[in-house]
Amino acid sequence: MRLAEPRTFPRILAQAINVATAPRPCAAYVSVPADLARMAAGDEKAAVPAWRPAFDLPRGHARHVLQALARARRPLIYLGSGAREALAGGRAEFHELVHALRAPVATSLRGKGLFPESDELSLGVLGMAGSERARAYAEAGIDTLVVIGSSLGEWATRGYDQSFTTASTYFHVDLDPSVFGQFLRGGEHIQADAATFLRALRSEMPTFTEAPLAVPVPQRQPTPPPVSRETPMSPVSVMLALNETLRGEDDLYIDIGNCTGWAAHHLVIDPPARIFYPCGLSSMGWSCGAVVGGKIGDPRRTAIALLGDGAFLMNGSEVRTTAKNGVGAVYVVLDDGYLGMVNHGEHAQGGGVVPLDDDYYFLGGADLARFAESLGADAHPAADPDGLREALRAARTGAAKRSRPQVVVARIDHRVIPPYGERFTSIAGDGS
Ligand SMILES: Cc1ncc(C[n+]2csc(CCOP(=O)(O)OP(=O)(O)O)c2C)c(N)n1
Repeated sequence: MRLAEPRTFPRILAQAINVATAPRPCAAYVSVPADLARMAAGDEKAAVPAWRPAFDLPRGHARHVLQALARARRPLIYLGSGAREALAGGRAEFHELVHALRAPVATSLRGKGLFPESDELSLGVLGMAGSERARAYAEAGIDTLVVIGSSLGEWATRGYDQSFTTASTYFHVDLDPSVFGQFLRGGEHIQADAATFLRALRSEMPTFTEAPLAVPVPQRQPTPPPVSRETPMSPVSVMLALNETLRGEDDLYIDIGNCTGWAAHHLVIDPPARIFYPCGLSSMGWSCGAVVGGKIGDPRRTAIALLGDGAFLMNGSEVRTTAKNGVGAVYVVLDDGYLGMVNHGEHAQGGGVVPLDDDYYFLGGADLARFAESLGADAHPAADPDGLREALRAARTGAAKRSRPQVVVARIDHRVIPPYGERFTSIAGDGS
């Protein structure tokens, strides 16, 4: 949207909010020409129009889905980020529903943590860099699959992995009909918002008496900590330290790079903690601005960006905006000295021919703590797991008490292989 005259600003902004919060939310962009930016905005009153289409399920449909789930031996409910709002408003009810059905729940990367990852029925992330238990469950075969709010894209399906196709009974629920049938053939397509769909299932539940047949769900195995006193620190240790310090009020903004995979694979997210990923556009440095907006949008929450040093060098100048506006956002930078994801990608694709230690993806050894301080942040360098725990604690306190950006610089080992095995091999396999 483009602002043509200042007096219309409230209306244009209201319209942008309406677009951003529509049933299928998306980013809304308002272009403000330089000559208008310093003018006073008009006081034209503008309400956000409440356009919300109502979708109802055909009669009997909810019962049909419940029956399929209860009669399945290997059911799976798969949540994408499209289910975020529905679950935020109905977490306890969803928990009750899946436990009554004994149906395991996996999520896409962007849906990570919508269902508590420490729950006995949670398989965690099923997709690229997802959990071993989700992968094992899917590879042993899914007979009934219910996908809610996911387009089943490349990240979600681990590069269009065929284990999804074992489901002989398949329901796909989404507001956007264009996602249906893109990856999986057949099935029943239900154009509805997740909240309507889940409400319909719950309303059928009391009349439903079939005992579920589902097989037991593989349980989460805690990640063993890497050898202590490792130098430099393993990125796995950073994830374990984050797990220890995570709280319900945390919002994590994860950047693109190896940090995406480390976080997907090792973090255990239980609501009301939330995690956000950019895997769509996958633009490096995304988290630097997102964490500021997130903190301003809801100051009661702790906003934490997790990113690589390459992304921080690209967009870390946002720390200045953060400092200038007195925003207590936290940045956790994985400082491995390299553009890690592409460095490892090329190394893996070439079967190790290209070394991990050459100069091509090396970032030049910039002092990120001093860079952060020069922009107005408090910096907390950490070189080992104990130092990191201390740095994370100090950063939380600084963000809450000093309303200043806090930058934790975790020095990590660039040689540790990220959990992207199959992505690297599938790219390497193209054309061969
Ligand atoms: C703006 C932009 N440029 C390039 C890429 C391609 N790319 C994806 S990850 C990556 C390397 C990221 O390095 P770093 O930020 O240091 O994170 P790490 O992988 O080391 O965790 C690159 C170049 C991208 N996604 N976005």
